[in-house]
Amino acid sequence: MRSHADSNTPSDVDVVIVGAGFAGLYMLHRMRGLGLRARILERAGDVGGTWYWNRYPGARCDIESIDYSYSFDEQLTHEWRWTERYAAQPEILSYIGHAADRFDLRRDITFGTTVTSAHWDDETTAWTLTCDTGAALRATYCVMATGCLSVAKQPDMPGLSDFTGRWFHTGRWPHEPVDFSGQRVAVVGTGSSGIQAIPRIAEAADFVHVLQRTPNYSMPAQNRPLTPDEFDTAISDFAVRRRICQESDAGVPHPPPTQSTFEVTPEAREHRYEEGWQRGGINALSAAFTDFFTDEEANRVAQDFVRRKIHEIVSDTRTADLLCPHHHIGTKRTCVDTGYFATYNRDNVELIDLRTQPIERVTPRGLQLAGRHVDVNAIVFAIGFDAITGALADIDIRGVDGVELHDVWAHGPRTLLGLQTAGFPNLFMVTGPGSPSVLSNMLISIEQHVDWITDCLEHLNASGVDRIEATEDAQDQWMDHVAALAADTLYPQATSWYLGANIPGKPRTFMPYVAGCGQYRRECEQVVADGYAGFRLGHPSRVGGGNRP
Ligand code: NA7
Repeated sequence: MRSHADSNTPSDVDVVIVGAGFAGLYMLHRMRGLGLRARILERAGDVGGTWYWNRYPGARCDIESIDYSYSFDEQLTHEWRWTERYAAQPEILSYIGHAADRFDLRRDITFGTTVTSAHWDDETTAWTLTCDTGAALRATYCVMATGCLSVAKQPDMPGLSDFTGRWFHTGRWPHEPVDFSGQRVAVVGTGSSGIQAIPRIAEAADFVHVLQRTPNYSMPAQNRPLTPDEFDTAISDFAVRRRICQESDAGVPHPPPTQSTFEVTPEAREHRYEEGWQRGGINALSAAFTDFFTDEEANRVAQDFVRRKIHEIVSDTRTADLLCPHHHIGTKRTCVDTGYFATYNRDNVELIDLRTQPIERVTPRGLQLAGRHVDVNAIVFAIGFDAITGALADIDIRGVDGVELHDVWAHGPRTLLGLQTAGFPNLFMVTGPGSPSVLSNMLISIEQHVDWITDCLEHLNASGVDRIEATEDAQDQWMDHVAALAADTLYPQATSWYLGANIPGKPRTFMPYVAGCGQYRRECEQVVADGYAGFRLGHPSRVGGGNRP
């Protein structure tokens, strides 16, 4: 493919990519494959994205390692050996580092650079990105590979600056080991991060106070080492396994359910849930019946099963009661744990209910709750992220006529396929709002988006144009479709980060596409088969749409 270096465009590179996680690295690799000049701008000191930042004890993927890996290079697949069913953060980070080395990606990455603005110039068909370092880069295309969970929610509690101990955010964990031995620790938050970290911190610390605002459903990981035989078998069939993931709803290689909850007897239902619980993993229960996410009564049966399990595991009845969630299971991200509920049987762990004893302020020695002071040496905030749109909202993005993405998304993100927003030509998002993103195995969704964008750029080149933009009409239709699909499920009923409900003032829109990876892939393929239907190719004010000599 012809690089714009050969033409009269003023761009420094053809493609600028923001973010060096799984998405950005694969994007860079594919761009090189097209013969384009590409560069990644990355805030962190190295590759890894979410796995670079989330180094807290117990950090582990909730998708099986074999499926949470790249599939684009057969040799890479065969040379890397995952050691556990669910890889821990250090192993995943090593894998990403290995991929970066293997394809010599680091030489086209600028680390330690935060992109602060991205402005489009329709005359020159170029994005200009400026960085906190003062550097600027011009590119014909800009790909935001900024991640769905990359902006940590700030613990803006009064008094925090006066705290004399150490405090941490799970999503910004220090690189050096944190020693909790002999310490009294407060953990705020019981989402996936808290639920993974609490058992590990409890093993190390003198005492742990868990400050819970909302209890969550958590499935046992049933994590274990992968035997060489098991690994070899999975890998020998990797292409088939990956195809099944791509066609599935959640991007995992399990057969979809065929029966609804009340089609089977109560005994058969219990048996199937028990099987799921023993197998473990994020879809331990949700994969059992077709109506899990859509039927309130069906969902309630699954909730009851987990509440019974919590009471079986946790010896103190009051603590078990407090740990029992009451929202529709699955509508907030289901957690996956190793020994989470059993941790509350330890003598050095106390669960505090923030609904009855809210945090009033941080003091120099701990946390002042309503009616009680909790003395601690360290506070761990596992309070989540400004999810899905946070990283884009942090950048001053301006499209045609200087229109700000911030304004266009004031009432919630608007995209076509989660790939582009009307008014922002040549700006692509990887796993943006309106695509399956966080409801899927991210690796499946990332590879699909990167491949789609790569094919698109190849098509533009073959067509002699270098501008593509989603149309308002197609975007409106897509957004209506995404909303209608979500409305048929229980998802929008929860106050979840899928809806932006965890960030004060954030517009509440259910952001992910719920109909699954397979259906979404077909939608994307149809758009291409219809000649990029819904996208305007070429410059609207130029004859033939072309910009290039
Ligand atoms: P989550 O899932 O957003 O969980 C954050 C937790 O922190 C959740 O229990 C929140 O309670 C709690 N929280 C948030 N703010 C506060 C304040 N101000 N006070 C007390 N408690 C608070 O984030 P995670 O990092 O655990 O997981 C994010 C995803 O990363 C995860 O799903 C995986 O995909 C990877 P709430 O429910 O809002 O009442």
